[in-house]
Amino acid sequence: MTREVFCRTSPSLALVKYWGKKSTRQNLPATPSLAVTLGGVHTETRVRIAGSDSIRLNGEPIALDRFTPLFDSLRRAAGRQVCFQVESSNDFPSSAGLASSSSGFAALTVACARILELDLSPAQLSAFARSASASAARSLFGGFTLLPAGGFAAEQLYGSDYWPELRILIALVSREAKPISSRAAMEATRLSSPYYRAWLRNAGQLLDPALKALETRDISALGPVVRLSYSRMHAALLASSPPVLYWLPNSVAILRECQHLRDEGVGAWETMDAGPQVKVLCLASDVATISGRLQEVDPQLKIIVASVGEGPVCQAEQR
Ligand code: 2P0
Repeated sequence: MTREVFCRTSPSLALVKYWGKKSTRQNLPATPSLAVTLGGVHTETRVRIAGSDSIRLNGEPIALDRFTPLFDSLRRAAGRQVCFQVESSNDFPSSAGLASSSSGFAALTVACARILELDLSPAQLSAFARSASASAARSLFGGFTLLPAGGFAAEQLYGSDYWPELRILIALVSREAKPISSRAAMEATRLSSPYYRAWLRNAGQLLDPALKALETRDISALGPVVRLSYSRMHAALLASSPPVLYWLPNSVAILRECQHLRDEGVGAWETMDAGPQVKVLCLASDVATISGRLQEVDPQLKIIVASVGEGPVCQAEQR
């Protein structure tokens, strides 16, 4: 009988963005990030012990180089030289600016640790996940999470039931994989953007007002900070040489529609990551109005409505 471990996680959407590394070798973030775990979108990962390492994502084999260091550090921690056969799938587009690496590496870390029978705390699991992908440190927890600048692990600030009225509309502008990975774009920003230093200085200053707004669950205070964080991150990206532009025409059309909605008194606060998708923070009572207006921008637009999600669910199965 083969023992298999199943783990389901959700992506971590940064409200205050991580962009840039304090240490490339250890994969430590240069900026603090404050995030919400998205409910309603998932990565599901199954891991078995096998003769050699292999990973399939959505049924397709993928290269091991991004994964081997994580496998090796978990094997070292367990003192066991075993290999992993991994099958993973996302019910949302991968590598398209929807934080699939956050949920993917979190699920992989939890499942591999479990199959190795490693007894690790959530903070230790978060640190392993962070070494592979910094945003994955946050997907180890549901609710609202903080990964400090230079931090080894994320922490949960509030659980998934903290803000039941909050919704995140994910406007799927494109299903294509992004033209340049977050990791490469981050490095390009550090090496070539004259605004990178300013971004680093400023990113920390956005954390306090965001934390205060979250403490009082005040979307009209949180929204403007969220907008500044992504706008400044993209400004630094755009100033790289060569410039990195993730936005598509429909991304811009949606940003503008959010502005129109706010001008009319509807709280639609957008954010963007390393891809063309636009995520709109709002309250449940405004979902129908905002969705309708985004659908007018593009009748073909697919919109996913996410709420605040849970942390990983993991179980061992005998097959
Ligand atoms: C974030 N992003 O805070 C930011 C905002 C994208 C934009 O974390 O190099 O895949 O693996 O640590 O976590 C995407 O980068 O980068 C990301 P690595 P990661 O969510």
